[in-house]
Amino acid sequence: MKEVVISGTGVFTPPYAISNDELVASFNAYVDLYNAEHADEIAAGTVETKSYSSSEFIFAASGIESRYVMEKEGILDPTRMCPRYAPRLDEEPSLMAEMAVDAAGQALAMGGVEAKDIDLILCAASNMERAYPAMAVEIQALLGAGGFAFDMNVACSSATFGIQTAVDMIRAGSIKRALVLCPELPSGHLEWRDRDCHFIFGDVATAVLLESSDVAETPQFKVLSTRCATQFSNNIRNNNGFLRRAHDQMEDRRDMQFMQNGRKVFKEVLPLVSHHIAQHMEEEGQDPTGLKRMWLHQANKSMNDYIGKKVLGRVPEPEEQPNILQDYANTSSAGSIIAFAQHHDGMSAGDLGLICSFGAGYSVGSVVVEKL
Ligand code: CO8
Repeated sequence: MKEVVISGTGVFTPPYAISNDELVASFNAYVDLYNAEHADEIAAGTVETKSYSSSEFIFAASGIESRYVMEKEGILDPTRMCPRYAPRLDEEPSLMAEMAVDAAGQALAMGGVEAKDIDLILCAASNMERAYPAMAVEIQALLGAGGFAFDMNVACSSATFGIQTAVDMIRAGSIKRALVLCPELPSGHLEWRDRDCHFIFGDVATAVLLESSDVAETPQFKVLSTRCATQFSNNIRNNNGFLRRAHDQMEDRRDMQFMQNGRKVFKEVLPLVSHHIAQHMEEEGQDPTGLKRMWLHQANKSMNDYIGKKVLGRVPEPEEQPNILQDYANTSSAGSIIAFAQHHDGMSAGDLGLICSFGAGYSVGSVVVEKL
């Protein structure tokens, strides 16, 4: 079996940031417009009054302070509440591919690897911009990478599931080098008019370069083991799909964007993740309290505080369990990778760390790494 190392990471951060205050101001302006427009139905009791959002609620409930997006004006326009992306010709690079290529370039540069020497491109994300051809194949062409490419979707766990897939292929010897790319564009499939979720997500793209240790020039971490688990749940769901036309439902419907029962997710996912990490570590004969760093999925600060305490058996120091959700919000599969890419300094050779993602499916993925 080959040994697998992580030798590069990349984070593409979109050009526009939206603070909670900005987001709430535009949402509340939308609420005023909506309530005025529906004043008669509201008075008649046939339509419910919409309520304001608040920055205080968002920060207290989630820990999120800001998010990055690829386009800001459309989202903040109270008469639109949706980003405005100009359609692109088939001959032009697609938006997600462009984001992924930027992150991939950073990871390749860090690893001192040329794109042509990559054997596998995995585009692992919550939503693909189109059904086919695979985003990964377009990214492969834009990069000038070799080998083959395919897409994966395990919602928030796409990155860790992608890493396990690439690691297994490198170990087995079918490939030597892989890029696991997570271009996430939730701004396009988030309902910005729903106060329960309008604050949750942000756009980003991440890249992880994995190599067989015998070809890696700048190995940073050795991958010791990976674990993936799934358990079906409808508590995070998006019903958009190709049967929409056959169902005669082409109009804009709420359930064709991100939907969740946040409270249930919170309660059900926490024990699932804590148990998953404990079991993963036990099966590998590793003591979880010996973890020097945990790069957790970035959905909710209280969730991460709970998991960190459960795993270490004490409240982790901020540097032991770094969060980035305050700046990026939930970036779905990319969250734990942003934390990993931006907060791995200060570790010594032999230190153990854990990348862990969790979300829709439900799905949980964990990767134990050792600093080289
Ligand atoms: N402002 C003011 N009040 C609000 C707001 C708001 N913006 N939103 C809700 N409220 C109100 C509610 O209406 C409720 O009022 P009432 O008590 O009168 O009913 C009250 O505040 C409390 O609401 P909640 O119970 O919903 O609040 P919580 O404390 O539970 O916080 C969270 C809500 C933040 C959503 C929290 O439940 C949470 O983080 N849950 C976990 C979510 C999670 O981890 N989800 C993972 C999803 S990510 C994933 O898997 C990827 C999916 C694919 C990507 C899709 C991209 C678009």
